Amino acid sequence: MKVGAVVAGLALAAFHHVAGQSLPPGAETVPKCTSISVRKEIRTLTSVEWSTYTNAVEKAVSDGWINWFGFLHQKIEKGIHANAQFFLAHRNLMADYETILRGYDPNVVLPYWNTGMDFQNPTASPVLTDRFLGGNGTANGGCVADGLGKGWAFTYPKRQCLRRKYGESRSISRWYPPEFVTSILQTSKTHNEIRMGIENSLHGVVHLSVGGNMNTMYSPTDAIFWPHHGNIDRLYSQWQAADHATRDFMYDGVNRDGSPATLNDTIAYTFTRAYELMRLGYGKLCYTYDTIQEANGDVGTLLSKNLDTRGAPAVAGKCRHRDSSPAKPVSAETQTLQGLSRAVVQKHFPGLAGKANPMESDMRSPSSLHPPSAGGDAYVAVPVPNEALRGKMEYPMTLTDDFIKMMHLCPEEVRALEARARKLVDDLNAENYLSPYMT
Ligand SMILES: [Cu+2]
Repeated sequence: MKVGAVVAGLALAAFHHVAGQSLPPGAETVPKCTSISVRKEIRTLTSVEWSTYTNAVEKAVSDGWINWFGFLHQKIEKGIHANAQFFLAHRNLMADYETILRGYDPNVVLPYWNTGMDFQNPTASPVLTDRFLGGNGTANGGCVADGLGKGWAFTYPKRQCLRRKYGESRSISRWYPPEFVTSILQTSKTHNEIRMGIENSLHGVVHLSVGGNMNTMYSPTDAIFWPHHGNIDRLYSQWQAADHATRDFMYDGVNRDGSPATLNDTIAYTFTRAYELMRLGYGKLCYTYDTIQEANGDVGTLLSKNLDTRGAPAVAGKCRHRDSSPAKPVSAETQTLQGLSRAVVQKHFPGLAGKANPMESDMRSPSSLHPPSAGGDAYVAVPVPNEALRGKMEYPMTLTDDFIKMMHLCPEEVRALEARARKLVDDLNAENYLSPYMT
């Protein structure tokens, strides 16, 4: 295990204390981490990192840990969904899971899955293949038969295999595009807003549409659960990192019982207080995300920026490769900006209209999914947006009433968010926009 797995010291720069930030009571006692691991997008792991992770996960499965997390999640589900504790409780769950995996191999770092990048055609994602997490349940009435998850079996809530049933009663169709996620990141001003914006949209559709175990309250039994929630935590962490002084300890909304959320609240199933789980780089949260590092510019060489070859739309008569130096990369944000009117940018991406904060964007260049050339697998081909799809972004799928009930979500809030997503898609299509992720 070497490159990018555990970057001590270097990464600590990402957590420089913001001058003038006052700590809430108790928070000053939460110790700063002495080393930080970097959670990476699952497609960018080297083969060594991937096998380190999967070997530990397989051991945790056979020792019953995944079964346990499925049981635990179901037992505490009411306390940790559709209320203020959603981000912190799942963040804590993942930290505990990572600790258990490190008992098998101290080099384990949880990966995340940026599902937004696959919004256009989720089931075609390389992540849902034998190379990574495996695909739909095809064996013995829906058991997962390839990838991580193949052959998994549990005793909770009954003796059964790991099941997936794409789409459950409907088709998976589309997930939420990075453009929508970016809009949520740029317009949410309170903890409750960002929580609703994420939980009620991409969090839900991935659970529902993968189906099987993922569409239950013992969903941690699916190998997909952990990288999916890693992504949820990454987005929340980026949102916090966009304004450390205000958001590191911003906590509001209500608890399960309707009481106002406070930093002194105990997180469901733990003796841990909310203030202990707010800040990456402190206490048990000794990690960051590759996107946060990149945006901070702390490890500019971690992912080579020069791999972006998509560039701007081709213009006749211009030679982009006169010399040996590569064409100047055009970021996904730039492409979005170039493709839209100022009015639409101001409406949906206020953060891009002014001085863009890279933390409040999920428009990561798809080509940055290339692993670093040294020791990387160069698994993912450079995607090229498909001109034929210009102006043809489709609506994200909606949640079912059953799923909304299971997750205790507020139907009106979910439907309002879904309508907002459709409005965004309409506005982008009206300007003939082509998402860099539509390939
Ligand atoms: Cu959950």
